Amino acid sequence: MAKLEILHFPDNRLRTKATDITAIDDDLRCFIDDMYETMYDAPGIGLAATQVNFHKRLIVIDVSEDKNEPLCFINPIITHKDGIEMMQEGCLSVPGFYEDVERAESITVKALDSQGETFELSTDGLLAVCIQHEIDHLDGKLFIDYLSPLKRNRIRKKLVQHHKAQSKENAQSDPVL
Ligand code: QAP
Ligand code: CO
Repeated sequence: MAKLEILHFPDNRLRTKATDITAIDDDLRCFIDDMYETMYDAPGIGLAATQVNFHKRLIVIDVSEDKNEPLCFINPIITHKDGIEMMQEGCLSVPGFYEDVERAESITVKALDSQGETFELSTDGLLAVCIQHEIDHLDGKLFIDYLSPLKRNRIRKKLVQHHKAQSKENAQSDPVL
């Protein structure tokens, strides 16, 4: 198992459209384990492959209290949406920022599991919101894209500043050879 590096907005690689997974084998299952480890370690409730620079249609989610209900969706497709719900969202790729977003209240999603079996899930509440948020990642979309350009640019500036300060810190603590 290995922890993967998470890309941060405004990294352009987060805008990549992921392609379908065609082979569900042991290599992929290892990668799925790494995604769970990365998500639980963060800690987060959802992670899309796009966020760890792997541009295939794969997401992992665990919205349970005890972090013992891992869900994996391969090539997920939302086949039904109903109602509108507003929820405060965050994202591991936009650390430190939380904003209200409108999504469908209840959804039905069809996907493959890690054994390559098709399954369908109808759900609502946090899980439904999280699935929609993660599938957006696979299409290169972030929750802040639903905010006003003003709010999004403020977030962009703050994160770019934060990244600059961080790389300066890292350079200073690096021993010169
Ligand atoms: C998506 O997000 C989500 O800013 C998953 O500093 C979130 O796991 C869907 C996180 C809320 C619906 C509602 C964010 C961790 C985790 C941060 C996450 C942070 C540390 C976000
Ligand atoms: Co996210």
